[in-house]
Amino acid sequence: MYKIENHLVSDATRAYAHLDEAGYQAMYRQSLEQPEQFWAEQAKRFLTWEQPWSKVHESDLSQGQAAWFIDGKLNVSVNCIDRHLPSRGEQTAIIWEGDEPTDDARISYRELHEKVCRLANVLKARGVKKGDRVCLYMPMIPEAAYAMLACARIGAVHSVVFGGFSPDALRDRILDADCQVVITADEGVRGSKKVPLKQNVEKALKDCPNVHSVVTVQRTGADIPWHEHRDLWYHDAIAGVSADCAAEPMDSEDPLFILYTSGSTGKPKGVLHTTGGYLLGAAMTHHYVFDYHEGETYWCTADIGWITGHSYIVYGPLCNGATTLMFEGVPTYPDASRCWQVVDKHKVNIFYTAPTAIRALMAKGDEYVTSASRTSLRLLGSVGEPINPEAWEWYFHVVGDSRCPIVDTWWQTETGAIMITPLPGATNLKPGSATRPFFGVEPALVDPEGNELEGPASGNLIIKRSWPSQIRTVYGDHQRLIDTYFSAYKGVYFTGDGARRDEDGYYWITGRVDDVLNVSGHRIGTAEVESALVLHDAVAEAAVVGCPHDIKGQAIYAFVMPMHDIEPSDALVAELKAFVAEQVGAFARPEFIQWTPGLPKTRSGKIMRRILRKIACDELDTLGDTSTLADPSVVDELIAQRLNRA
Ligand code: 6R9
Repeated sequence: MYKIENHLVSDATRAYAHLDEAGYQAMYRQSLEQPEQFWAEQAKRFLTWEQPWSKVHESDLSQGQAAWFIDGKLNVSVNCIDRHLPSRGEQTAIIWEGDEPTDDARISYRELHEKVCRLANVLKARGVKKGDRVCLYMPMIPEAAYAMLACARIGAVHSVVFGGFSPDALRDRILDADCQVVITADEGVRGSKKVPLKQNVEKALKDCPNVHSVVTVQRTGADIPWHEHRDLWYHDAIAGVSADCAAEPMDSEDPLFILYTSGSTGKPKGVLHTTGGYLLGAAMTHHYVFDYHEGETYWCTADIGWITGHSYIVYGPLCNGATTLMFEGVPTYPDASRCWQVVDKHKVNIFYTAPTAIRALMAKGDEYVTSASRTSLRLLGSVGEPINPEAWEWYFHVVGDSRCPIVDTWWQTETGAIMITPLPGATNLKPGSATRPFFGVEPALVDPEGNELEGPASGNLIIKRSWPSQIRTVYGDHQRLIDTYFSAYKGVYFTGDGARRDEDGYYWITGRVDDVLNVSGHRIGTAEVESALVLHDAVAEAAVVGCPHDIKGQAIYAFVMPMHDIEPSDALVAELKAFVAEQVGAFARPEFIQWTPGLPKTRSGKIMRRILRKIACDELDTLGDTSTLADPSVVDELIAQRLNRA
């Protein structure tokens, strides 16, 4: 076992931080004991309201219902832009670092205002109204942030689809939310490779008759398909409209965005977030968790296609008037020192990334890090999956020169904002632990029957009360929200994660307890990959599980039963991998495909994933009971042919 050493809050960090331990304790206690007063104070402090709320909060978790700052009115784009103009109009809002190290830009709050208003006017001219859904399929360029904020300005609901998704996945998401407008770019650029975004949109739209407008940003100048009446160039369109656009006053509970995420069933869920509570959650956590101070430069490496990009590149930082860095490229281009070159170039103070990136860079060697000075760095963050202590220590000692605290932040698309996390000036750190709950968050551990566990324990992680930035519904299917999150245990939110709580009350997230994989921090439902595999003519049946992977955290292991007249071959394995990448996206490409004449099933016909997981992980000594299988002999065959041996 790797020996885990605790790291105490340093005097320098404590002296600088917004909160020390006593401050955390006092605020946490108030947040649970006097929630109305606590949240009213925070909502006034962090947000600017056009009309005050009549009631702070109302919820019935058994019905998946929650409302915050009821009757309050505000606009997210006003909070993220307009209100900063008098004091910091000329301050940089967004630093853009392009794929090539020579390519960068700085956008001031004043320019951001102009760009967002112009794009908002373009959308309005195309008939987009409050409540309409707009799909964003964009690379990491400033226009992606303009597009999100332009939607927020006029009350349209954005649905950002990660640029790595395939045309089919894009189509499904456009249809599910009935988006009628798409904003995209001709191509994206990552690690010098081009991503054919507009072409993908073109393919997706073959089956989306309701899309009447596509706005395209010119990023590379590539030749792209074009439809005169439907398509418009971003640069042409914004030139022809006013640079002012009045913001739509939004109800605190009006939808802000939909973001699709994977669950344990095949169809992705459209997680819906609303206005007031979400923005408060994003802004407040950005302030306290990253201990953001006026004038600092903050960099979150996520893609805006994921919730981390929404809350911690765009909404949280901009709401706080911060300078947020947006990076188009990848950490290994031109070489593995890129992140630290960027840190030095832009004097980044706060750096937030995922364990998979940390492990990948760790594998390249320390020289790539130590060749840069990194003296501007003050705080490091981690998100997306459990961070193994080895990677944590490397991040701390090598990247942070043993000087920068690490905030390991646990949260989900559904939670909208960070939920369990250290606060730098308050929390002594234990590598691998997300430590303690943020304000207003009441976590607990339960056994499978729903009995709450006391003291040090391991169990399923639940949240016992509503919090402002929680998911409001699954778009178009509220019953699915109730079934997925609020039914396993009555009256509480079930996270889908398992966790351990130690003797200090610290939480250690152990990972998903449902059929959701976490590959390089990307959430992938096993059912999504299975549905893709069985679409292929050669496949009769498929079962997908996760297995440990040094860099990715988890990798995809698929057991595939071919059609009776198909001869399995290496060529077919390669074809199936490519097929999944094409159906879902490259990040869902299986690492291993094992042929099998049959899958282990119970007598009632359920695939025994527990057994497949053990085989894929090469954990044969803990295979467990196979006697309930319809045909136990299939297990021996699977073991003999397994691909992932130690
Ligand atoms: C923000 C985000 C959510 C799932 C979540 C959990 C895993 C996220 C983590 C973590 C351990 C952390 N997860 N942060 N596990 N420690 N600090 O990643 O959202 O894409 O919805 O994924 O990611 O399993 O349930 P999302």
